[in-house]
Amino acid sequence: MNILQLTFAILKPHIVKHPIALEEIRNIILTSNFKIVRSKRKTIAMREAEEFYAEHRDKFFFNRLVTFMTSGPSDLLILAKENAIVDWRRLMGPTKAYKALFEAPDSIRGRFGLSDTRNATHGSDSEESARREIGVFFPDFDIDKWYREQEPLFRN
Ligand code: DGI
Repeated sequence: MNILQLTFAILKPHIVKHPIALEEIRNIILTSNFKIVRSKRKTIAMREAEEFYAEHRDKFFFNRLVTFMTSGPSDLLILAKENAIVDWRRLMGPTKAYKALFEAPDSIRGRFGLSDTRNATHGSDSEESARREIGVFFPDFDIDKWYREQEPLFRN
């Protein structure tokens, strides 16, 4: 039997501002069999955005990115599903707007992305990133305990 995996997702500020897009993306999450383990709506602080995107600190788009990410409330989600990381990234589609629009028009970013910066959603790209990212926004969430609690469900 496959084992549940956690991932970390953000519905970015322009989505939270737009009730129809928000509802549609939440529907995609639930109909794709993700369980919402934790959910929090908050305006990300500049310090948090800089920590979260630290690997991009030297990129030309960094200031634009952190300014956008702190511009209004985001929905921060811990999601669980078998293969959650890969499946959520597949649903999101490519990072870049032109690629999402032309190569994956049915993906979340293809449908709701407005630009390379305002690309609708975030999703962790590995288990290590998911752990780090959950730690930034849900410091009280005990990931190892959560996995331990799932274990008995997978014994027959
Ligand atoms: O994991 P992803 O979000 O798909 O992509 P990433 O980790 O390479 O980049 C993180 C975020 O940085 C991305 O969601 C939007 C922003 N970004 C990445 N590449 C560009 C960019 N923003 C602009 N303006 N231009 C870029 O080329």
